[in-house]
Amino acid sequence: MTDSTICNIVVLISGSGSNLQAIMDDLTDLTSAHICAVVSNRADAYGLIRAQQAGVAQHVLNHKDFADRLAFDNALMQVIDQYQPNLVVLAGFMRILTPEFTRHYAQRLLNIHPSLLPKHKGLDTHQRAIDAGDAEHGCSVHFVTEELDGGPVVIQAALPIQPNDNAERLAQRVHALEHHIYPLAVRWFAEGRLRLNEQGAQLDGQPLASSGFQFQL
Ligand code: NHR
Ligand code: GAR
Repeated sequence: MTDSTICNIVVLISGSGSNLQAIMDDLTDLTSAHICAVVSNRADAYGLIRAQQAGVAQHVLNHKDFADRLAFDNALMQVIDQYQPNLVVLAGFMRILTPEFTRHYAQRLLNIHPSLLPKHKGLDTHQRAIDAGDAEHGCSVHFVTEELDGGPVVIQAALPIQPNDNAERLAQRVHALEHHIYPLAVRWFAEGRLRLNEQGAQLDGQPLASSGFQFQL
């Protein structure tokens, strides 16, 4: 993004939308970014109400209404492209995307994943971190590629796992960290500071380490 352009953003959700809320709250004072729309694959996602309350357009596309993943993703791309987004943000979006989709938004698609990538890709990450006996756990923002949870990491935040932790308590503490790092990553992208190119993810023209920027509270 150059100084004179506004970064148009579309956010995809499936659930509560607390990351969406954190991003909307953080970007209110940023003139270089605009959240155009929120799209959910579930009609009952609470994040749709958050969008409505913030005056952001909402769309629901139920994946069950489509014959296969590609038909769903094609419809999703049509909805998203109405807004000509510079950035598409997955915020608790729970459907695996086809290579057609990830290629279409290459270099402008971010996700937040609740683990210290490359550890614990996929689902049920908090329980898996406990079961593995990990000393720490956390969350990562990454550029999305066709490799599930495998794209270049932008930023990570870690916390210690307590001896008496359960998945629910751990998830709550990780969530609080997510609400710090996701708005920061989106802000960096909107300000033109964060990019993905052939060399990988770059912040302020410098390559990021493979585990991304390490955020400290
Ligand atoms: N798509 C691609 N191609 N690459 C990524 O890195 C993606 C992606 C789609 C979503 C988010 C991801 C996460 O952060 C994400 C990253 C859903 C599943 C999943 O198994 C896995 C990872 C992620 C999101 N979804 C099931 C499915 O069949 C449905 C599960 C459900 O509905 O509860 O799509 O963890
Ligand atoms: C977040 O913890 C996010 O990391 C996770 O879902 C939660 C969504 O919360 N994402 C995934 O598990 C993706 N598979 P939110 O709707 O309140 O932002």
